[in-house]
This record gives sequence, structure tokens and C-alpha cells, in this order.
Amino acid sequence: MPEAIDLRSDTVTQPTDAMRRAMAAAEVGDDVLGDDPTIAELERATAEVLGTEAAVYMPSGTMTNQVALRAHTEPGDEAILADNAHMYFYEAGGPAALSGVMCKLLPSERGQYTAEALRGALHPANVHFPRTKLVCVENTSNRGGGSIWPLERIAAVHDVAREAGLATHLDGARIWNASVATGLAEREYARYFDTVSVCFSKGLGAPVGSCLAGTREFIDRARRFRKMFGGGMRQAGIIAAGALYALRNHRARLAEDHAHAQALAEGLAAMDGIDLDAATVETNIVLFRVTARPAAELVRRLAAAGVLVLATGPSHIRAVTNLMVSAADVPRSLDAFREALG
Ligand code: TLP
Repeated sequence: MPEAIDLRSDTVTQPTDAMRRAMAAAEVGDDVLGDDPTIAELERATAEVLGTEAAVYMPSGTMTNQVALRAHTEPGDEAILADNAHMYFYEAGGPAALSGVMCKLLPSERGQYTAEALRGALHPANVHFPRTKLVCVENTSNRGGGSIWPLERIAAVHDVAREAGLATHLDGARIWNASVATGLAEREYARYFDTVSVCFSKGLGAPVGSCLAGTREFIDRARRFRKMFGGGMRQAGIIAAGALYALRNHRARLAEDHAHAQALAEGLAAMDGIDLDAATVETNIVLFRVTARPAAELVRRLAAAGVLVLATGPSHIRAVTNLMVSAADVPRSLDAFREALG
């Protein structure tokens, strides 16, 4: 049987040969002591792409988000997020456990809330209320099916946050996808936020790591929490070299992932037993409702037919195109879906 087509996530990619060569050749040093030149270069290059003063490398997107949350708040404070935000939904209760922060969730459509909803969620200054400190946006939105926040919506959210004296954080794990799809540079999004978290281990295809970007002062503060959370790494230039290679070489090719996702979505939308509007697929995530069978059963049947996807709920499935998925894998995947829907 041919190798399975893995659409579970864009985190499943293997480093390319060129990336492995860059990693093997990386100059390294003890980064906790500030001695790793490859990490220093990755942090500099990331800050440049995002238009920020500084950036700090960490092992995961979860850590960059949770360190940001910790560094923006004190226990008892409140953060405002979309109701399906990764920081709330998929980070193991980090806001409560690591920062003692209350999350206020705003109703969202495809992972996006409005500036009006944010305004309506603000507390008057009064001793009864938690102190609201941080407003978070996720672009693209994972559980929103890879949806891209329009810049005007981000600007409006930013204005409300600023007026209320709140800090803003962008979970930009997939900001690269938003930029490639819209043609707007990453820094055009980043300028509306105090801090930005980006991942190299998703669409960009690096094996490990994320950066948190912001002002030099904030990033210095974040470095302390990174250490506290156990994310101070030693000769990690060996993995940062993969991230640096990905940052320099793999951004533009995300357009291929988007084209594959669109083709997959169009094929799926035409099938009985699947509820999907292909026009809602904007990047590399295809999220749809299954009406023919329980999602978990379809996932099992697809795996038997050589296609791996994830159930994101009892009747929802997510397929994510990535560096390992070729154009020819799309019709093969669609055949497997036809067979599995049976
Ligand atoms: N997302 C993963 C899973 O955790 C669900 C995936 O397969 O999509 N922000 C966003 C928007 C993410 O999608 C993810 C990972 C993270 C942060 C966390 O990154 P890691 O996995 O590096 O901790």
C-alpha cells in the first residue's frame, strides 16, 4: 500500500533534505548564556519580518502564547479571546494553571469576533470586576477553519483595545498563511499588536519552534518567563537552523498548500454526506461537517483507505494540506473519501 496521505495537521511535516543540511551545519552555543548565533539570527530575522524590535525563540507555539499571557498579566486579571481560541481551547488550561488568568470568551464566527462584541465585554472601572488586561486574536483561526481576519476588523479591535488601555496579542501561528493568501506582509498584521506569536513547525515545515515578538523591553520580560516555564534551551541552534531555513525558503510555497486545500474542498463539497461550502476555505485548513456517518467512524475508514484526518467534534472533520502533500495527493484523497463514505 502506498504511504498514507497525512492531512491531520500541518505539524506532521518532515524536514526537507536542504533543511536537514542547514541544521547539520548550524553554529551553536549555550543560548541560556546568550551564546547561540543561529538562535540570535533567527530571532533577528523574525523580528525583521514582523517589524518588531525583538523576538525570542521557544520550543512551541503553546509556550509562546502562554509566556505572552503570563508576561502581559498578573493573577486575577482577565484576558479576552474568541470562544474557540487555541490559547483557551487547546493549551491544556494554561491560562488558569500558569497565569491565574480568567478568560472571557467572545462569540465568534469562524474564529472572529467584532470590535462591538469586544466593547460590550469591557467592565466599568469598579472594585467588583477582574482587571481586564489583554485582548487576543488568532490569525488564521485554527478552529475557524483557517479563516483570515480582515485587516479592517483587526484595526477596529485594536482601536477598542487601545481606547480601553488593553494590551493586544496575536496568535499568529499561521500568520504566514494569511500573508500569502492576501498579499499583505506579516508586519501589516503585526503592527496592530503589542506581541505576536509565530510558529515555524506548522505550514513552514520546520521540526521545532516558535518565536514571540514585541518590544525589546517586553521580550526581555518574556525571556524570564520562558526560563521559569522550562523553555530556556542550550545548543538549540541546531533546531533553530531548521526554523531559519523555513522562514527564508518556505513562506511563498504556502500558496501551493492553499491551492491543494481549495481543490480538496471543491471535491468534498460535491460529495453526498459532506456539508461544506468550498468558498469558506481561505488557506490550508478544510473544516467540514459530516452528515453521512459519525466523524470518528469516517476517520477510521479513511485511515484504512490511506488518508489521515482528525475529527474535531462528533460530526466535524479537519483536513490540513501541508508540505508533504502533493497535487496528485488531492484526487487520491478524494477517492479515499468516496470509498469511506461508501
Ligand atoms: N495547533 C495544533 C494543535 O494544537 C491543535 C494543530 O494541529 O493545528 N496556535 C495555533 C493557532 C495553533 O494551531 C497551534 C497548534 C498552536 C498555537 C500551538 O502550537 P504548538 O503545537 O507548537 O504548541
